[in-house]
Amino acid sequence: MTRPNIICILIDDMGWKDLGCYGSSFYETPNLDRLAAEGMRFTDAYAACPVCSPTRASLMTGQYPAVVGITNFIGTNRAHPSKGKLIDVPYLKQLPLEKRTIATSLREEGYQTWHVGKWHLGEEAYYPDRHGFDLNIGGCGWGLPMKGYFSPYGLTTLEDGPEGEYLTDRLTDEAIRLLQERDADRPFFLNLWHYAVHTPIQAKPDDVERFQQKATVLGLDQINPFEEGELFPTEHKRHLRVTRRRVQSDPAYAAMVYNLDWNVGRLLDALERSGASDNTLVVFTSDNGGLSTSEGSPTSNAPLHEGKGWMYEGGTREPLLVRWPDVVPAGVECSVPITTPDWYPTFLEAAGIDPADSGTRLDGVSLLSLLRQPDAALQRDAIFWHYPHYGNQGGTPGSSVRMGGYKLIEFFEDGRLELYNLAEDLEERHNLAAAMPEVAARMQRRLAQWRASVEALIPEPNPDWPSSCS
Ligand SMILES: [Ca+2]
Repeated sequence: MTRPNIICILIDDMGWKDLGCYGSSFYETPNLDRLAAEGMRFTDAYAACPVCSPTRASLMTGQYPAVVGITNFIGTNRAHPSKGKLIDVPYLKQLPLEKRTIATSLREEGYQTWHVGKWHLGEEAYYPDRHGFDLNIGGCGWGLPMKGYFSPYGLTTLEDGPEGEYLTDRLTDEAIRLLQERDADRPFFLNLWHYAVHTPIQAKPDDVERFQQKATVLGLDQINPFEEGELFPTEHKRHLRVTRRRVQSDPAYAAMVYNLDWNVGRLLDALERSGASDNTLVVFTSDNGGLSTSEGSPTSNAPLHEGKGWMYEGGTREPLLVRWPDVVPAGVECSVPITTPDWYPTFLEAAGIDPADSGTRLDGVSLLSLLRQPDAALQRDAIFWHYPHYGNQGGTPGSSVRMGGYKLIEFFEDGRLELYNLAEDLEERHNLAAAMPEVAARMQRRLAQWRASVEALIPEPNPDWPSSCS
């Protein structure tokens, strides 16, 4: 078979429940719902981290964030608390040049490699064109569009469009142009990492109007969607109030999702017109859970618990749609847990390369058997997370492991264990750690063994922590 093209669409901060095909009744995503109907929809797909940069580094390298050394988001966000009862561990502020990426591997195999959109893995010396991409359009050190979603964008890696042009439209235009102008004799890898739907929540006025009307019709404008949560003590004299959104009802956020969906539809139509659709592997997913507990809390991940920045399912469970007409059966669902480092070996195997010949350490497994048959078994017993940081959304440092239907979280502040049976308790309401001590102990040992094997850094106690805050 001819080697497939690969399109990896990564959305920023999109939650598990943000698509119609994942159960949203307020947001509208007809094109993504169609993508799901034409391919495979995963129920238990995960991001490797509850925040941006680590998941992105993991996708590029095929390694867990703790292995790469990027365990928190990169940037100078002053809101980021680095101390609480514990002191955050140090982490890299760029993807090291010696790290081999999937783009490098595919380019060596003759692929055209294009990065379009958000990068967030370091400043200029670490941009996508230093990591195996032929082209970088719009990728830089920014974790969000600092000057907003409407042109002028002020991005050094993207020429400004006409005033008022919308960034998600523009990045899609660029991607479509690349499809049209490509060398049709060689396969391509399009890494389309949208800035949407990260803050600032800004959408096109007509789309906002559409969802304002819908909110009115549904009575959503009459309810208070927020729930004031606990105060999280972080640094000395500094506290964060958690404000949770309980229901999806923000018209501007809905409009951003709607526009994103429209743009994915435009890209897929262009792919269809190019004649390459049947032999193109399209992956659509997100880098962390929906933003639901801070910064305006634009979305809700309910029934999942919490969101971006947290160790709970709302922080890491993601929408994942995969279409590849020549290989993937249409309209099927897969409930096997998968995680970000799986993509490197998956893309390699899809391109006809044995992942064992990758020339780099790979922490994930190829999903190709699953893509052919959604109930195939993967050869692994556990997947892991390690987030030794305070999120700026209220989450506290911890690590976790999923084995079968069970998930164990170990929180570093107090050593607390939380064990959930996700098959029966998706909302993570019933902590079974005390009721099932043997399962908890076995999973904790497995987690500790993995942390030791990757030399994961554990936060130390903060000697300056005022006892009055604890
Ligand atoms: Ca993100």
